Amino acid sequence: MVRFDWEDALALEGQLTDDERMIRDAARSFAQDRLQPRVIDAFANEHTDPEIFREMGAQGLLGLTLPEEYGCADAGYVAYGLVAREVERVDSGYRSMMSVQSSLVMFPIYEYGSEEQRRKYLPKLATGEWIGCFGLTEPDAGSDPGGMRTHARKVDGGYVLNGTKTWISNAPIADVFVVWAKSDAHSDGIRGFVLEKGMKGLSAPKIENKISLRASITGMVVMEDVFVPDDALLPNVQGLKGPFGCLNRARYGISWGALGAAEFCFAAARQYGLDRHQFGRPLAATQLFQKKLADMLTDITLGLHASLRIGRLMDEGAFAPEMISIVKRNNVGKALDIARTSRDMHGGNGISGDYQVIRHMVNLETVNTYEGTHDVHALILGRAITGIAAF
Ligand code: TGC
Ligand code: FAD
Repeated sequence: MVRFDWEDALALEGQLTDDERMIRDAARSFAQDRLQPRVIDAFANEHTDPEIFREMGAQGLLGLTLPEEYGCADAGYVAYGLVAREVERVDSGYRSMMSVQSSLVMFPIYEYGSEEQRRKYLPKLATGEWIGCFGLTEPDAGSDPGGMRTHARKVDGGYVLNGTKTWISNAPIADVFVVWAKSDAHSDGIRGFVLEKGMKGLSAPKIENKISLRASITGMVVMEDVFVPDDALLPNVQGLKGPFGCLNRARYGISWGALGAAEFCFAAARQYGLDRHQFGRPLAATQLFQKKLADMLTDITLGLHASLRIGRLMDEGAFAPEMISIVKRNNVGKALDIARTSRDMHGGNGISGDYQVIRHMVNLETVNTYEGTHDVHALILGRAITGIAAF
């Protein structure tokens, strides 16, 4: 028998390799030393510091799973998940900046791009010198990206793109835009293009006044007759499976990340309950308080182990997208419940930015919606269970 450790309830630590623990520890130090000190102001002032990309790059956190020859760490998906957990323990917005760059920009360039595209973009994205964004969602096509209107018209030497993407993380500060459009030159429709800041007709206005994810800048991507040369096309994928292949990686990372935010909220509630006295004893001495902590710990622990299992399967190349829907949906939904409960357990102090739980709570509202809403992932699972698409 061993002594129960509430900080590692089902002994996750023993399931990790030395390398994974080392990467996790370095990410934790980076997140706590470099990100935590600036997040309260960044959120309050809706400020995104582009320098963070450079710092993440120097730490080796961008494109973590991609090969070393492109300046990346060549680590596995478990390591990637552990890093997401540490960064999101500080703020979902910072994890968002990292996961868009890694899974939604660098991954498609690596997986679907030409060798020239890989060599041109990946090293600079890995250092954070260039910032990337991923444009799939449109004003009239969110959960149903197949309904996109953005289109690419074939012309001599390239394509002309027209359309509007919205709710695009990093867009206003992006140098590199991975955009998905319906191409009239390809019978299979949807294709990926790599656009660059400064192209004529391309703009990325900021979306102001977000109440959630305020440390991560979000914008639109407006394309008005943007000409791109032939070599801007991602040659090696066609159809919606292109963007979905990227989303698989990002959604998996989110399943770990959201639990990092939940762990912060759980630990904060525990400490608050030990410190705060009412009715002559600590709040943590009450049954209701303890039940809430027990529920939180249970959900966090089960979620972490499920994500670990999927990470191992991804490293073996043996995962199905529906597995990722289970953990994206479950872990984010549970993290949101935990953040709301922790907010309540902090009483009036819970609404103060200084205690930070309400920031996690409002952030997780976004995380529950992007990368496939909670209900859309239920429908993905429902289709797999019944064989009937109910979208
Ligand atoms: P459907 O007919 O199901 O599929 C079309 C083609 O795609 C393939 N496919 C996948 N391939 C790889 N991975 C997956 N997860 C895949 N899911 C589907 C499928 O096999 C098919 O291939 P083929 O060769 O037969 O053509 O497509 P549908 O239009 O019926 O899709 C329905 C649904 C609900 C699954 C899908 O539309 C969906 O997932 N909607 C949610 C949209 C979404 O997640 N958007 C995210 C935007 S990006 C974002 O939010 C970034 S936030 C990042 C941050 O800041 O952290
Ligand atoms: P809708 O699809 O209109 O859904 C509205 C509601 O209807 C939801 O509750 C949904 O679950 C429900 N619903 C939809 N369809 C069905 C159905 N068939 N049956 C039952 N219920 C249904 N996108 C990008 O491409 N790149 C990014 O970098 C990016 N970053 C984002 C950052 C932020 C801060 C936010 C908020 C969003 C971001 N998104 C990004 C967009 C995000 O992916 C979409 O918001 C999400 O996919 C949902 O689409 P929607 O907002 O159009 O909602």
